[in-house]
Amino acid sequence: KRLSPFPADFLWGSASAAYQVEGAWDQGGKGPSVWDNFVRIPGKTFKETTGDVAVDHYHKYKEDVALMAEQGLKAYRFSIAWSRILPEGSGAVNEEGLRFYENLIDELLAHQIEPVVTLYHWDIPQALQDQYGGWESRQVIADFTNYATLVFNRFKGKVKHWVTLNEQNVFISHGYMLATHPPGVSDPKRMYAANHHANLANASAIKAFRELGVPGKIGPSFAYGPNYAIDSKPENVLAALNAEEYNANFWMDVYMWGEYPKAVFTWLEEQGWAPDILPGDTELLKQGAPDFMGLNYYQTATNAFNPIDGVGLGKMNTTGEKGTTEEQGIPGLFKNAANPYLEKTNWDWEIDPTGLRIGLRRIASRYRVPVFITENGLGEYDKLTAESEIHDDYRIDYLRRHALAIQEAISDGVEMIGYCTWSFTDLLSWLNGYQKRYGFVFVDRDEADEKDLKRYKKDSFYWYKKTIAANGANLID
Ligand code: GCO
Repeated sequence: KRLSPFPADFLWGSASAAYQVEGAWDQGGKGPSVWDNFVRIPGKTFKETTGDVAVDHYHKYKEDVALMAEQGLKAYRFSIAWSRILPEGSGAVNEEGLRFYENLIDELLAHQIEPVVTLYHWDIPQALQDQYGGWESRQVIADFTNYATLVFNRFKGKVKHWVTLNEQNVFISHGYMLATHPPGVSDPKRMYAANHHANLANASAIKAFRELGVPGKIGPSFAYGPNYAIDSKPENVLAALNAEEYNANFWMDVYMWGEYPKAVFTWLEEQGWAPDILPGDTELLKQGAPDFMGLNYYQTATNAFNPIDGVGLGKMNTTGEKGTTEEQGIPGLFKNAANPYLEKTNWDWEIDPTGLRIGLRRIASRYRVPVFITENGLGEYDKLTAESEIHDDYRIDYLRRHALAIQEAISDGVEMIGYCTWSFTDLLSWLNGYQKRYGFVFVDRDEADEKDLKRYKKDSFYWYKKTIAANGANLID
């Protein structure tokens, strides 16, 4: 099959999140977020690492943007820390916080790099957690909408692509079921309630965006791992369908159609875990349909039949990172299995570029919306050589194959907005400290020693530079 070229306005980008790069956790008038406190609980993160300094992007953003410009990056996706703008979550506005993001946006625009703004990348203000339990209260819907409105009004016209919630499926399940993210709860009833409020907050912010007439496009970023059956045994095929319904449609159907998939909701009712859907909820959800689906793609999942007394979520590896394909599941619905055809990274994540093409096809035909890959990348233990170089040919190979899968999906007819690799500079891995590196730019620091935070361009930096300049025409050779 012939490959279509990438569209001329395809956004070759790269991404980050506030807590993972900024540092300056208590500077510039910022209030604490739940992560600022969670990382201080002994045993929660690798070697008790925090994002207090991270890679100090807060102070080094000009240097980082200069590197982006040198690379020819078309878009930079970053998140705004809610508690930098509203230290208490609502009420008094911290002008200094707004100015930081304004300076960053202006710096990007001055270098013809499009800012892609994520409103929420997991760092709800601690004040709202203390006041009313954060996502567990309906008050969060109004507070998130007010915060979003403030940011829309300040940056409209400058920002064309907006991301509402980053990986709602991850922050909700890790925060309220696996207890590996704040608030460290393990309670399905509370999880589904918090999740429903996040859905409503997402829709309400999108509705406000439209009512304000903000020019541009808005949508959530979802962590999508398409599900395969381990083989053609009908029970295993059903298990893969269950997993897709439970792990993907359960979130994306609500974003797009305002309704939970029937099979999952019925199951939740049986368990006594269904969220309360109040009058007006469905109407609001339907008014919040996104303009695009943002997908963070790392790997697929392979599923098999799981008997009613079989493995449960409790078996999930609690680092939330390694061993994600280990047996885990939902009794009666599905369990996960290792895919014998896939290689794994040194962090035990399966490598599956074809899965990206499959996922893009599924999402584009189920929802009929453009897709934006808002994250994809390889976490590895990179080494700085004596010559101050980083030979990350494994990353080049990984990114090249995934970008090619996108080109194939475009050729299949999928409408694509862009591709943001994860990440631009190395950054804090929430639970794994600084040893798991994703960037095009190496940052010299580790858990124990911040060193000088000096930036070094990896080989992949130059490869992506070439790829952007060629608009992807160099991917097959
Ligand atoms: C990590 C994770 C993150 C996520 C990102 C999700 O190592 O902590 O992989 O970096 O990819 O924050 O949006």
